[in-house]
Amino acid sequence: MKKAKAHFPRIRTIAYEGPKSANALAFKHYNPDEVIDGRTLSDHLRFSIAYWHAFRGVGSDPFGPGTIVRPWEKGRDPVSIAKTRMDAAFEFFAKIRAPFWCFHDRDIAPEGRTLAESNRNLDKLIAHASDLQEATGVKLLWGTANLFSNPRYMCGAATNPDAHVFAYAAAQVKKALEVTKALGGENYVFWGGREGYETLLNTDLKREQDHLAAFLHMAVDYAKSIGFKGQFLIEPKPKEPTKHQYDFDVASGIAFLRTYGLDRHFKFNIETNHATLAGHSFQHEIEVAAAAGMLGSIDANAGDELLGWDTDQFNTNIRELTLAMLSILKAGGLGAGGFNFDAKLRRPSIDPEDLFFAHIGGMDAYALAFKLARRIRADGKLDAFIAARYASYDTGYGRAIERRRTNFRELNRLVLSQLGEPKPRSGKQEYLENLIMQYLHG
Ligand code: XUL
Ligand code: CO
Repeated sequence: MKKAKAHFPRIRTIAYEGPKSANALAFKHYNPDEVIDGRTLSDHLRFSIAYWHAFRGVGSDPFGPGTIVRPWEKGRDPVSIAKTRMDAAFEFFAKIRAPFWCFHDRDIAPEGRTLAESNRNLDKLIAHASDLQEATGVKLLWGTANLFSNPRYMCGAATNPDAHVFAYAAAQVKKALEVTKALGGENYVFWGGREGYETLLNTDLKREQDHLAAFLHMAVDYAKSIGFKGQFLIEPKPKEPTKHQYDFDVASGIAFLRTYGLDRHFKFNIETNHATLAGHSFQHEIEVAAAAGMLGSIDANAGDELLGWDTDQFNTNIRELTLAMLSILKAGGLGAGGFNFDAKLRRPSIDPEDLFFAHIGGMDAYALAFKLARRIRADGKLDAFIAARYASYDTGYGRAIERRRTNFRELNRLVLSQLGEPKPRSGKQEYLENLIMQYLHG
């Protein structure tokens, strides 16, 4: 491939300079080449860049248009603009040292007047992406289809009251699965988009949920028929854009998947800001997925504590991330998943270098949290505290409860004849919070 023109000419590949570095364009905690337990930090964390925010985000909001004007967004032919944009994107992925990227079909190629034309456009950009992946070594963490922007999807895609829209969405996902496979995608994500409702006055909730399940079964079957081996992921979100989204949170997702016999085929892609919108902590959603053996991947971002919508900010809250990492490590890691920065620049952050600052901060925060969580686990104090708290279930009648080898009659007899009144024991929350503070700031 010919040497392409640099789109970020003033920025070199970001180097690791350590925690004391004053260089804003250097990593302080993320050394991709550092080997921990026989794997590089890059392999442990599997960072990914979200194409839609990093390369399609323009800073628009409901009160005004975009503020971000990129120098590479020039020309008349939308396909060749898309190719140049993709050149800039892969230059960024390489310079920020991200091993992965993620996209929606419509992020990377312009939508045509017909589905056939959209597919042709997509094919051209997939060929280009394939060359760029080969040239840079950057891989595809996951692909997905945008089933929410085009007005045809205003009342949902798989849950649309019109079967015609369902069919169109099926055709679109068929193609998205094919191109994700062609690029070696390790996962495929279903975020609910507009799968939900605005008002029950016009909605048959049961039928819509049945239709969503039918759609996901068809996707599973099609993936199998083309030999796509990637992991399927559901990304829960409780609201926005619809007032009520069907994939509300991980717990309701598990119930949905089990109800429709889909649980074997799916894991969860957990997004921090979606967790908090559902009234949960990020760590809670990770624990619920891990408890069901369904922790898949992370959309790494943060909301604003004072705002009730999806602000998709870069997360530098070390405490929140360390607690999340503790749960992820306890679950044995993310496997084929990774940490995808589903996060965008604030509207006034208009310089190309802001993209670097944002991702450097995000990567450093996760790398630091990873190291802190490993230290906490190695120390073992927290684990030991929790183990001791449940120790009464390790032997005797406690063990019989866990193994379901006792019953109400036996336990009743035991309490009346021997055990009597339980002795209260402190939960020691403040002691544990201080312990965490010591790891974070000690
Ligand atoms: C929307 C969101 C999406 C998904 C992919 O809130 O998170 O970008 O991650 O469709
Ligand atoms: Co997301």
